[in-house]
Amino acid sequence: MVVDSTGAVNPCQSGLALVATEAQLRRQEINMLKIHGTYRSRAFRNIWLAKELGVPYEIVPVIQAYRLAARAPDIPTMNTRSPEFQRLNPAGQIPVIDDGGLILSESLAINLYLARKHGGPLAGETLAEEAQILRWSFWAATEIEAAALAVLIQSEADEDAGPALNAEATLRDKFPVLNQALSGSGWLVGGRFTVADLNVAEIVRYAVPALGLFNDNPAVKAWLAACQARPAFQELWAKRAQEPT
Ligand SMILES: N[C@@H](CCC(=O)N[C@@H](CS)C(=O)NCC(=O)O)C(=O)O
Repeated sequence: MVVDSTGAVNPCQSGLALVATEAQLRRQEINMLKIHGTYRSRAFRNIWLAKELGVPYEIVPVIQAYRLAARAPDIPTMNTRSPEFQRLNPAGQIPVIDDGGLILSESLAINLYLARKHGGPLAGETLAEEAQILRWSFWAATEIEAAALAVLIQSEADEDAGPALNAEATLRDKFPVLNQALSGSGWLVGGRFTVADLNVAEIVRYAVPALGLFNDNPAVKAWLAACQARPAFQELWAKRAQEPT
């Protein structure tokens, strides 16, 4: 019996076909999208998108070097300072993908590439949509991410809220822009969930500890809830919760 590339059993093929099919499967395995990182990192953005796109992927565990101390020392784990990993990304940061030999870092670039490669409703259907997807992804990276991360880090540090308050003030100026954009269809581009929503939602979620921001921007609050209610997110968020902190 022969298992074809879809996993179906074909009892009619010869033994020769079996060899060929196994070789094909091996090639597929070698070329399968590899995402280096962990759920508890920006690699989550890429894992979520791959899941939404229905693209088979493999996670290659690489953890942030600063998290090594929390691990049992006898568990060998590739980390962001491992020479083997730094050959892939000299910047020493996850995520990095290997997509059939294309090595790419920068989580948002990875998502824009994967959406463009695989197409479908998550990607831009026109040049204009593609432009808006780029616009929102860059907006979130340059206008939101640093302040949102500061809110998150401060909330976890459980210390003096000074820097977090400054970060929250920055976001208080920016969130209305997003709120207004979402007030129409509830999505950022093309009236549907796209890679723009995924990229921006993954950045905006860092600011969740500043709940007042969301209460004052109800369209943002409803949109983030809708993004995170998606089955792919839910499934992966549960896996993230199982990963050691
Ligand atoms: N701009 C980069 C930032 C990547 C980044 O900062 N990654 C963190 C984990 S989320 C990291 O690898 N830090 C390395 C370390 O702390 O050792 C991206 O979006 O991919």
